[in-house]
Amino acid sequence: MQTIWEKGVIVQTKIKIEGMACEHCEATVARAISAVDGVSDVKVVLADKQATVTYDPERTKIDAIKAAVKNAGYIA
Ligand SMILES: [Cu+2]
Repeated sequence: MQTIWEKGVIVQTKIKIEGMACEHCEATVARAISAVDGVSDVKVVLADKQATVTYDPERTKIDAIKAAVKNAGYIA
């Protein structure tokens, strides 16, 4: 057996997000996070003020994900 391609360890983490007021905000945050390279999945829950993000830590860092949220106009 030969390893052709190896994927890094995938991490799933929850981020607190402040400033979301409606479903539009929720969608904006989800779009901003999913645009970050290395993010494979994101679920934003407005009621919980929280995003669950699945990402590859070899391709992105949590700080980059938080920065994307801030750039979209919210607090992470
Ligand atoms: Cu909104």
